[in-house]
Amino acid sequence: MAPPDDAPARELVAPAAIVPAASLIERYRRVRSASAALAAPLSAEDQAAQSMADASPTKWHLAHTAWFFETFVLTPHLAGYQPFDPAFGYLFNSYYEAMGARHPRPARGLLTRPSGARIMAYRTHVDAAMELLLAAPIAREAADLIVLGLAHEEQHQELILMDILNLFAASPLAPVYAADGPTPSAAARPLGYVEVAGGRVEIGAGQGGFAFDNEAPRHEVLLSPYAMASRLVTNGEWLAFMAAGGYTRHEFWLADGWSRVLSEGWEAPLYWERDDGGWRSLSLRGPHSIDPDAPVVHVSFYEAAAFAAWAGKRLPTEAEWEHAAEAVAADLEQLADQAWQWTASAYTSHPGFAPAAGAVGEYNAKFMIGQMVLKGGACVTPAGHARSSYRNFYYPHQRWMFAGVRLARDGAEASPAETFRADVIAGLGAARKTLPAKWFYDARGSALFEAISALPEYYPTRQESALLEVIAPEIAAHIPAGATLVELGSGASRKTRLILDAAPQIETYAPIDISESALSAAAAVIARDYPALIVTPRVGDFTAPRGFSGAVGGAPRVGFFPGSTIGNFAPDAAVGLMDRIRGLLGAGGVFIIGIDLAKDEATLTAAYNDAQGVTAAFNLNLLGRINRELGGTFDLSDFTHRAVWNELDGRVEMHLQARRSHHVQAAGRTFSLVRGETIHTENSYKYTEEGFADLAMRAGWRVAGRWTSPAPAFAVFLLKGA
Ligand code: SAH
Ligand code: AVI
Repeated sequence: MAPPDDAPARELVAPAAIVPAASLIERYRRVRSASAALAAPLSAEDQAAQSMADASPTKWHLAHTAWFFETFVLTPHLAGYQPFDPAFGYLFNSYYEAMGARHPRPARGLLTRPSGARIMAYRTHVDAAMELLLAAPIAREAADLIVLGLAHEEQHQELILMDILNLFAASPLAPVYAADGPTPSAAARPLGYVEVAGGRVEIGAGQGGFAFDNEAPRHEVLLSPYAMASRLVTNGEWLAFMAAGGYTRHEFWLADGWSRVLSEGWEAPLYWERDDGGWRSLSLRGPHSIDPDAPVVHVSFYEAAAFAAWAGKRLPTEAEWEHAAEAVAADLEQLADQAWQWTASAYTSHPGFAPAAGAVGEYNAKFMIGQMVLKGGACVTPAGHARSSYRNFYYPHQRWMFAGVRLARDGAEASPAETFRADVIAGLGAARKTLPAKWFYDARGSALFEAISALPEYYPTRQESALLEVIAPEIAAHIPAGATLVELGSGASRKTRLILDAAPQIETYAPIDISESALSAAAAVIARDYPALIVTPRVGDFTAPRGFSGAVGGAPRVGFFPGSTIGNFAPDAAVGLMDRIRGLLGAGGVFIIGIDLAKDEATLTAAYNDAQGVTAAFNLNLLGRINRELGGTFDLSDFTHRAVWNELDGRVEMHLQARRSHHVQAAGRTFSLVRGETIHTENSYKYTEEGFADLAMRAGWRVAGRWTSPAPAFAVFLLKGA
């Protein structure tokens, strides 16, 4: 809705140049009389007072909305129109610089003159002229401005109620506006989270139907999967937040919000008062006890954000809210009829936004600074006023609006089965067929990797283990007391033991591996053999966005990434992963990483072409896994294992080469292979010590220690935040 007094606009209505006015006059009468009806329960004194600078007297709202029609519709479009009183332009202009000087806003409550009766006469004068204008078809431009004026007046209807409540809350008598005045009510269904896939979606107002200028244009946004709470946060939940120290614990608050808590002494939503050891609240129906099931209202953005932090959730972005309101509306309650919902989005222009032409262009654009967007609608919003693209906006500290909270969270991650399927479809469908190496590691693949580790040709495991055995005490000196050892791709957790034995100060072991079988077996034996150690295994993909965030608590963290598994990532991806690991390990994080070093081609290729054919079986198992899990029809005897040294890129490549041209089915698709074509299954980058140090530096690490094994050379780096 509005900047404190007023609100926004854009072009509207019918395409024809001349618009029949009949339906417009009906609407005009309805909206105008609704404003007068809102004022009816109020005395002349109620209507004249102003409780704060952000609020206005009822009387002023009634006059200003008439001024809007007089200024933007009647003066330019009704020949011979005589303004009611030339002084009113100064008194009732809200903020339109283009329309000249105006009475200062904070002093609107001092306007005892003109009287309420004279303002009603002003409205009658304007209404009569509007009836005259609308007695015949009118120009489209005039019709557009009338529709805008009506939307504007509806915004002021909501402001009248907000402002009156604020005024009454300042009265020791706590007056009742109306026994049946609008107030939020409870949701019908229990809370759930509605998963939304997101992707490339459209938001914003398109062509057709009225929308304010700030809602346009309709445009594309990219949304990660997310979930929206099915209803608003309740008073009962807010009481739990308060009981948990919500208003006394700075850790939930944005810095500016915490300053407000301290400077304004916030300890509950606006209009809540202490009452006999508990709380009561003031609504348009007067003072009442807190309904625990009704949505909380009159909270600032700062409070909404603090609540979300406490609840382990977040506020939805504007685009998430709007897309959900269009895509999954049936699953969401209280969308637009209880309380406006704070979003995490700043109020700025949509891409391609153009302010409405003329003075009404001041309606929205100039307020696009320092405010946050609210979506939905409230119990005090006139029915039919808002829509999903509607953009209400207020400053983050403001609370007198009927503003509440709908929580959101990131979407559930796609299941490993879904991701495997998607990777296989994409990889086998590509011009150069490829499959991600991480899918090697089902139970059979993990067992085959263990067998590889024992092969005479596969030197990395042996060399790294022998090196770690020697250097573990040196490494241990860098591990803080009480540390959590976070291991990525822990497999059988054998090398881990060398670290754990040398560093008994490690309190927690948090291995992460994509292979459930390898992880659970390894975690069980580690827990058995290190009874004092807390073991928190996590099955997951450490490259996924939330791969291992949240895996560890507040203890100092030490990362352990042995085996040269980082070599299975292309250099840029390796930098990205190491950078993210740095963030996740936190300030002061220590990172121990194993790197296989570049060496002669014969040694390298032998390590991936062992005489017993174990590596070949490991490679082919990927096709076997597709057969087992995705209904694949691969005949493994149609493929040959190939491992070659790619000198240019500094990597050993593994491929599966088709022995004949044929088709296969997998994941419900058909794929063709021609004889000799390969599926590229793995890269193992080999680095020089300097080359890897450079990579680590690009990821924000500094080398605090490095050790190299005898030939065939394998290195261990100890990294710290740069
Ligand atoms: N660290 C052990 C095992 C290395 S094998 C060692 O040094 O001997 C690579 C391990 O990483 C396997 O256990 C595999 O399941 C795991 N892995 C590979 N890609 C992964 C990913 N993206 N996320 C999590 N684990 C992964
Ligand atoms: C886990 N990773 C570092 C191994 C490697 O050497 O690239 C996987 C492997 N591939 C074939 N043999 C071993």
